[in-house]
Amino acid sequence: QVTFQSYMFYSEHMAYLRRLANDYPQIVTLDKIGESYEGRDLLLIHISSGPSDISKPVIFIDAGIHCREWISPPVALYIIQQLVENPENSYLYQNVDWYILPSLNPDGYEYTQTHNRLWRKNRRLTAGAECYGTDLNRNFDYMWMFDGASQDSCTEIYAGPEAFSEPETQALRNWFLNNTELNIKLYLTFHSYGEMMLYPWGYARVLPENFEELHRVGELAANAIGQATRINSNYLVNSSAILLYPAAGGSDDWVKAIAGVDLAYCVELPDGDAPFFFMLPARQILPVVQETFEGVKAFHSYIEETY
Ligand code: 0X9
Ligand code: ZN
Repeated sequence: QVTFQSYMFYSEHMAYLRRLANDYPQIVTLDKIGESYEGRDLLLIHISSGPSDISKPVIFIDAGIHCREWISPPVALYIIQQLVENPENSYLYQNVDWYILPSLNPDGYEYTQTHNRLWRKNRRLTAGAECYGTDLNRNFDYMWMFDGASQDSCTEIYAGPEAFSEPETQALRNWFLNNTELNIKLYLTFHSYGEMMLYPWGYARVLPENFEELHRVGELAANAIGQATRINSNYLVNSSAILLYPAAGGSDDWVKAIAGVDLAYCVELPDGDAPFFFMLPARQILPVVQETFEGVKAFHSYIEETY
């Protein structure tokens, strides 16, 4: 049973998804979209009221791109738990389909539990490189290497030898390119920390044409979290290059620009009621996942009302 009282292993994340697929076959399907470099499954859960109706709006969520940001996978797993196992929330998947990938960098996540708590990148050694790991959130092929990314493998923002050089980013790209018939309306990627609702563009301080909608909808979610918070979370909403820093090659920019998803957000989750940075204490997992779910419900009602 998943109680959100402690951090779980990657193997436990996957075991939970497999149990749900087994126990709720009418609404849950599991899809292996690829493997990490070290051979771990990248599992995507699809939650739907069924008969597949490809015109339904879709919400796509991923987590765990940066493996030291431990609060990210639990947020995704809590959304999954609330959708699938809490009957009060079944309205959330009547008119909207959900695809959720809770752990996109499992090799790195395992490494943070066994070797180095603050590891950020994946665990592949680029041929000829000096240091291990590519920053998966610099490896997507939109304005790759334009700014805020490095070709030095020993930095934390190494973008890889070329765009989409990594099996983990390739898996996400291939899934989007193989599912262009889906009506994907919202993309959320969970990171930490900072309490920020970030929208494109990330590569430079320029704004997409629908920035007003991105800003307004981001504020709906941020306000919902602010109403619910028990740890004084206070989200800011803006483009990631303006509010945080320019950084090209992120998943959010690629999903918006190339996969064509109008609404894309990088959610920088809280670090708790004191500055715990990436090391949010286990006792604060539950308040964070609960308040974030309120934000996700606000996103959902906008999608449901608008499309
Ligand atoms: O730098 C990042 O990849 C993200 N911040 S983090 O502290 N979690 O590493 C922000 C990414 C925002 N999106 C883009 N720059 N595209
Ligand atoms: Zn991150």
